[in-house]
Amino acid sequence: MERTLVLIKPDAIANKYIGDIIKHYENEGFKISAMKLMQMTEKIAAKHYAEHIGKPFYENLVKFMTAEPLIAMVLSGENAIARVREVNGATNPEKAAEGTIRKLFAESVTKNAVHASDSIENAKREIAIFFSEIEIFD
Ligand code: IDP
Ligand code: MG
Repeated sequence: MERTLVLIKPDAIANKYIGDIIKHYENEGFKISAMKLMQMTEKIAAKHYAEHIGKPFYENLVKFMTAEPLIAMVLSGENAIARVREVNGATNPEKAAEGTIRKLFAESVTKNAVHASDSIENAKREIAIFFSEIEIFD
């Protein structure tokens, strides 16, 4: 059993894909252990995207992620970290495999519909940014 942090990004919220995206995760057998609608602040963005600070796309990414609400979720399941990233598809939606969430619902490399943690350490770190333990129901 693993937990991973998923964000349904502001583009997908604005495009009304919340239901479709959640359905994809449910169809793949993941459990929604936590979920909330919220707006990312620059401070939260700097914590969450710490590894990307200083990269050429960072400022645009933060502008996009903080401009409108997003949904934060904890998904649980066997190998959830790797499997959710497979369901999400490649970062660049043009390179994402058919049937993946990014192929179906993303607008661009930045506005790519969803986020998912990429390792056990990052999943733990990212979940703690968005949720306290009493808000998570495995
Ligand atoms: P990931 O979300 O697939 O793990 P990361 O490399 O961790 O991809 O990048 C974090 C986010 O930053 C991406 O999901 C995307 O929104 C944005 N991003 C990454 N690379 C680029 C780029 O080359 N141009 C514009 N935005 C990018
Ligand atoms: Mg990443």
